[in-house]
Amino acid sequence: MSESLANDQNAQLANLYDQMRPSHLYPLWEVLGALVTPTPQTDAVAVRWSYADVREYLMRAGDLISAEQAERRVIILENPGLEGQSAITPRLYAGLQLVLPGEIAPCHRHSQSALRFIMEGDGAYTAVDGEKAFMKQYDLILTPNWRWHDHGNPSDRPVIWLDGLDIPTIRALDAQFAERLDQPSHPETFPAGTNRASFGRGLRPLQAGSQRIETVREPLFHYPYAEWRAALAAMAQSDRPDPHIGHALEFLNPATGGAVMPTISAHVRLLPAGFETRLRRSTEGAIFTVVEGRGEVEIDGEVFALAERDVVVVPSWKAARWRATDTLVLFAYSDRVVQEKLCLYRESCE
Ligand code: 1HN
Repeated sequence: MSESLANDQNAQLANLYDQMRPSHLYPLWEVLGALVTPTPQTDAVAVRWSYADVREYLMRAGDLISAEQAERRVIILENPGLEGQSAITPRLYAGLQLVLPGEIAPCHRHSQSALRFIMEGDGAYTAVDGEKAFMKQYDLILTPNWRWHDHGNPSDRPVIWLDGLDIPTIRALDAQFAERLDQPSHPETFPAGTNRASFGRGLRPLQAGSQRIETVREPLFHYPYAEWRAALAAMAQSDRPDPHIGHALEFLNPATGGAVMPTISAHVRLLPAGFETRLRRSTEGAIFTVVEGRGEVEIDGEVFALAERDVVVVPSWKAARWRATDTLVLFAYSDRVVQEKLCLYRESCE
């Protein structure tokens, strides 16, 4: 096409777009390349938060607002590539929550699923549908969607945990509901420990005289550190580390054998001292925290030093390589389960 013909075409197209725009109509051919990309193009960037930094702000907030007044006293870890979205990846949320001795965080329920990974403190609880799960450091506690939950801290030390929720996923689906209970704490339904006793050993209660026992969708809500750490240790004794992820164990929903909740997957990893993984990309957006040891992670060429309880996000399709200085233990959660259900999950391993 000659230059003048091309100019003429461009002018006429621009005119067409101008006339369409007031009717909210747009030409696909101008945006197709940005809509359908050969590989994932996420707005999320790799970031690391130092636990000590966030903790300091959280304790200052603790002097200024009560857990009850705030409803949830949480500092959001917002991805700088997703400004204003309260999101750490396009599909997940992360925050650090503080409950001081003697405080409670009032009972509510919502469509969002949440996990708590206990960063420090011992003896606080989350009550799920009226059953308390008492927290120890590095326990995982779930509040699956639409289950009543309140928190309390009867101990004499502050408790801080990492909250992982599917807020951006539920927002994308416009499917959110929430309500508050008309009292601060849910009345006790079962004594603490009932949940683990009933479902925490790969067993489930039976009742005589019933053909079929209805089990809730996510029957187990407490995964203690002592158990998952022992399982990782046993795995590290008997097996060689996977070259891309080290020794890794996924937390399971015993009712399905799949991810812990419909929208969030969670796992732990152990990298032996001196171990370096090979480069790996995956489509999941993953949030990691360091439970033990020191090391570093390289994400698309950028290196982040890692110390205990630091939080780091590895966005979709960014190449990650982990290095353990001493034995490095990590907890991670991601949107992998959603991608698997939608037949979209992919990895690429070097
Ligand atoms: C929530 O319910 C909790 O229950 C924590 O502790 C963080 C962030 C957004 C929406 C609901 C909690 C939350 C949240």
